Formats: sequence, C-alpha cells, structure tokens
Amino acid sequence: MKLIIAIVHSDDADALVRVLQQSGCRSTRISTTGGFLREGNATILIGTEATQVEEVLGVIRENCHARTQLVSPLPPVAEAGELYVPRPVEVQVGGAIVFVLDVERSERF
Ligand code: 2BA
Repeated sequence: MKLIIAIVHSDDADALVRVLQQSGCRSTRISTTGGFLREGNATILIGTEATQVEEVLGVIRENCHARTQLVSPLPPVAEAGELYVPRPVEVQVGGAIVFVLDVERSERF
C-alpha cells in the first residue's frame, strides 16, 4: 500500500477531493499553511494500492493548476536614513507538490 501526500492550492482542493471520491479513492483533506508564502493551502492524504498510484497522480495532475503569485521580500537590515522600496517578486505555486510513501501497515478498527 502507498500513502500519497499532495499539497495543493486551496482553490483546487474541493474539486480534487470530489474527483478522487468519484474515482473510488478515499482521501483526507487537511488545512495547511505554506512555509514560504505563509498562506493557506491544502494537504490531501490518499491511502491507495500501489497499482492505483499512477491513476491517482493523473487525477491530481488534471485537477491542480500552477499559479503565479507576487511576494514582497522581507526588507534587508538597513542603515539609519536608508530608504528601502520593496519590489514584489513573482513565484510559481503548484499545481501540486506530491510525495508517495510506502505504508508498512494499515488497519481500520
Ligand atoms: P510555500 O512554502 O508557501 O511556497 C510557495 C511557493 O513559493 C513554492 O511553490 C515555490 O515556488 C516558492 N518558494 C518556496 N520556498 C522558496 C524559497 N526558499 N525561495 C524561493 N521561492 C520559494 P511550490 O514549490 O509549488 O510549493 C507549494 C507549497 O507546497 C509550499 O508553499 C509548501 O506548502 C509545499 N511544499 C513545497 N515543497 C515542499 C517540500 N519539499 N516539503 C514540504 N512542503 C513543500
């Protein structure tokens, strides 16, 4: 068995969970926060048979879209009297960051 961990944009999470459900996959959505942007995203946990992994990855690929976002970098330590004008930089977020892990054992009690 495998555990797929997918970190996705919050706006894509509902559709992804719905399509996974329609495909017969069980999933859990957790509300998470990205360490860099400090903005909400969603982490989807999907326990699945190893033979289903590629199909699940295909569903994730089709339902999660890359976006660009502007970020204002933190100001550097400035000398007194210096003026720092922050220039937003563009970063690309997602579509999805995916980890596939081996599951040693899984039980439902
Ligand atoms: P964030 O940490 O908020 O990162 C958002 C986007 O900012 C990233 O998109 C990346 O394009 C950029 N970014 C992140 N750290 C950066 C840095 N140190 N310097 C420059 N740009 C940086 P993605 O790579 O698509 O990541 C989307 C979200 O997935 C991340 O949100 C984070 O929540 C998660 N993530 C990405 N890689 C991860 C990893 N190796 N381990 C755990 N979570 C990860």
